[in-house]
Amino acid sequence: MIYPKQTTTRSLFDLNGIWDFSRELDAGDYTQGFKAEKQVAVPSSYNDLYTEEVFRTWDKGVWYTRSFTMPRLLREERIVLRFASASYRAAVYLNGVRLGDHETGYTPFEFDITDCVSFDQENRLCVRLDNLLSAETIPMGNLQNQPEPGQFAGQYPDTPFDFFPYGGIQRPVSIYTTSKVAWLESVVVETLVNGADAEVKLAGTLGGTAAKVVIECEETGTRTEAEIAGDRFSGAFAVSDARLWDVKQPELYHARIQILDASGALLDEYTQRFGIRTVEVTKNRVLLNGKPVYLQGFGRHEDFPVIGKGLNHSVNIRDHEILHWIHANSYRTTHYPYSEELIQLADEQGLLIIGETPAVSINFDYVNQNTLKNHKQVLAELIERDRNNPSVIMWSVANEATTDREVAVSYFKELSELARSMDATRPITMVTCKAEKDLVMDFFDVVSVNLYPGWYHLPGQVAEAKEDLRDTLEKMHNAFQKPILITEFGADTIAGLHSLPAEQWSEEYQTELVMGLIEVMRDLDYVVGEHLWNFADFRTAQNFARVGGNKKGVFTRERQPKMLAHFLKKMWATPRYTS
Ligand code: BDP
Repeated sequence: MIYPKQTTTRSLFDLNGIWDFSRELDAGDYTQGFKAEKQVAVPSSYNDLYTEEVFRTWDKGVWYTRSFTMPRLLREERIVLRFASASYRAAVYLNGVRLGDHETGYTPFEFDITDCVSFDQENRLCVRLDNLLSAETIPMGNLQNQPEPGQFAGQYPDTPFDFFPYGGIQRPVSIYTTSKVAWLESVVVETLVNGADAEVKLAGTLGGTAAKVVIECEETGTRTEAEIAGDRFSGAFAVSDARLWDVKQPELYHARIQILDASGALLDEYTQRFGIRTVEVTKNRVLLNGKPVYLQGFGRHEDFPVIGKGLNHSVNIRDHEILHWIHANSYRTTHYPYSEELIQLADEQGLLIIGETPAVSINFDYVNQNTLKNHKQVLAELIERDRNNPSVIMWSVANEATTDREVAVSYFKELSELARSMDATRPITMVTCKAEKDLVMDFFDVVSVNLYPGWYHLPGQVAEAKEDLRDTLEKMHNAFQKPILITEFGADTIAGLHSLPAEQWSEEYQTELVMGLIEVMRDLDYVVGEHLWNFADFRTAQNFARVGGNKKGVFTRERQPKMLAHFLKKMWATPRYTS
């Protein structure tokens, strides 16, 4: 699948805006339209739009519907309906015909609707979603319903993670057209740097029947004819004096792919953007284009008042502005793939991304074969979606699984092998909370770890927390002998709460603790980065420990700085490594 774009041969229009919405309140037929309970915005989470509690936490069936008209001038085209995401489980109906399903909430899916779309009358689109998490979904949820209850997360809604389980059509819905004769289905760009030059390889799949595929690099003017074998094509070209993509100068190239018929007529044209850069991991460094880069930044959430996890370009722009203001160079898409548009912004603005699957808090008390199957599917969909984005420098296969259990070993072996078989150009990681007791780190290039000394243990004790951190990191390094990235650490902080001497929840405490812990990290040569938890305060499930959400943000949920932000900005202005 490729990102939908209007080109010289493709039309694109979006179906975003106001749709009709209803909970699935009875066993009636909703597939051809229904009486709306509410109106709903697309894209947006539905949970925080209304004033009634029942909508906020509703995770059972909901229905979205709208109509649209197709312009007759597109009658001869192939028509595709695309959802950038829908949470969690979607079944899509057009004019009463079931088009298909998709599971997991953060990756795109599409349907060829050429045969069931009407050009003579209005089309009715109905989408059923539910947000029912279980032991088999990624992420897991509702685990107390399982035969053996184990640990109950103790929060409402019942998720084993703390962020609010928002649902709905949270990213754009669009229709695009292609020629019926032949079209581009997918493309993978891989670049190889040789000294000052680079080799660029494109490979992908075609739909229909193409006679010829031509690849033109817009920057160099190189035109290459690709080889076609069945539905696959591949081609390569050289770029001399390649301008490498990096944080300061995020140079981008464009490969125009043209699909022609036997007479040479243009059937499909699509431009794929890419960057030329390398990422490697050594014993104690992450190298970008051969030079060490220390990762300074955050774990984050797609989360904002009212819209929840809905795509909002203004919030995306603001977030990146703040990241640049504070001199962050990177973030992890905790705990799921973020919108395609945000990753594109990172490509353009030179931010380094660790792309994470939605596999947060996998608990091996409950895992079964379907959990692994779904986990593999989301990992593959993430890699497929973001592999041409130069900002993505690493894949994170999961966050905080119970990886101190023997059963985790074969599970993560399979996942790491899948990631490596799909993409040999990026390092992979797994974010542990089990410190030196983790059993799966052999499969990964970078050891990522979440540690909360001074918060969940040793509360209020900064000096002891620093010693504890040093001790844990030394043990981990002895155990794994790999570079370590601290992917989470921090303290809940109420903006405006002050305390001298510092104590938990105050701005002084967050500042003292975080700056103190960073001092320890920077004293250890094998630590390759510091990602604070969290960029901004965010909404959580209800739980006595969460007062109006998770307050570990360095910024408030409205994106205003807490005191710590100014200290980080000063420190991050000068990179840890000079070479
Ligand atoms: C970590 C989780 C993160 C939580 C954080 C916290 O990875 O999702 O929000 O703890 O409790 O364990 O603040």
